[in-house]
Amino acid sequence: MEAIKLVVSDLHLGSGRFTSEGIKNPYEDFFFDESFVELLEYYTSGKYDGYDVELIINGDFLNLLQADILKDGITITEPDSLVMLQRIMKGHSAFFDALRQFMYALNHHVSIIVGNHDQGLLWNKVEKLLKNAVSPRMDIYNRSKSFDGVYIEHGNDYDILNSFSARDYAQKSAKTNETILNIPWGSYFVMTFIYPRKRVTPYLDRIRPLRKYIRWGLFFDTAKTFGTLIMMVWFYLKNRFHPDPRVRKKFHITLDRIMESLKLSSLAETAVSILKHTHYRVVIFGHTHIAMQIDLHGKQYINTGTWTEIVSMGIDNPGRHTKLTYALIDYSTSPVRASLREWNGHYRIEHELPR
Ligand SMILES: [Mn+2]
Repeated sequence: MEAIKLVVSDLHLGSGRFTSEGIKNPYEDFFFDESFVELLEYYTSGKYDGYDVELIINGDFLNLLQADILKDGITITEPDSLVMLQRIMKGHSAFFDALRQFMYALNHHVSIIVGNHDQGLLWNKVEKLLKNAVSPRMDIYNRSKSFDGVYIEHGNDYDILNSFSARDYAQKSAKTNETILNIPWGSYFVMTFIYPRKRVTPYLDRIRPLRKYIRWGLFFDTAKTFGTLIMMVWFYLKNRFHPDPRVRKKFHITLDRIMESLKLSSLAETAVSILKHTHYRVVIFGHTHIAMQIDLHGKQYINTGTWTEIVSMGIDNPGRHTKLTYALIDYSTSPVRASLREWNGHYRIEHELPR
């Protein structure tokens, strides 16, 4: 049987390019529905007609941290997550139509691994709603998936700011006694600090590496960057000494560990150590939004990057870029081989740029 698997990550589908009032949505990060539909078409026709094709979406598929619909901007209940998913499906109907069509064929499969931006998929009703929309055959994995010497995980679990336990994904709210998502520090930060600022600076959470941006900003945009840093320290202190002991506990982390977590190389180091100490021949992560591959004596680490824009501060590659990267796992060789690829799609004369 001829087979391939495609792995993508960090698509960050939001509630659509425009709000219901026709205003540009500053919180949308995904603009490549058409290209994605073409990717599925390509790998299910021509040479690939009749192949077993599995699409694995490795975390942060959906942006289920839409603070703009929340009463207090921070507590997410199951009905909140349902509303967020409904908005996403409405805002990206071509995408979901294509997924559903792809799943009509029994030799096609979709697997989803939960990431830190779509922790809400762990709610029962949210999982059901997504499966109803795509296919009841679709699988949702709460942390990782492995097969044929390949290990796939989003990667947020190795990052102290974004790790959460799939077992304790929800908790009782101290204030209202409702069951709410038990989100990690990073999600808290995204919703209360980054989200309100995206109205003015939509690319704020697309900047990589953040450490370089802080240094760059202090030099070239001193007052604004200094102000933002003071606000960040204030945000940390406010939560570190919060009246709710659970919030306090979440913020019981040292500056050292925060800086360590912002380092992009640490996830690659984790991958290399998995390759060295286990039987896995291929490790695939996402999360960092930086596509990369490392060859280690015939074993491979691939990071599938993101389909959202990156504002790169790297001295070797500065500027704003979007690369539609994915991993292709090829079963025509034994053992299976994985490669990092970039999807160009059909040639387009023009397209609208993200803000
Ligand atoms: Mn992500």
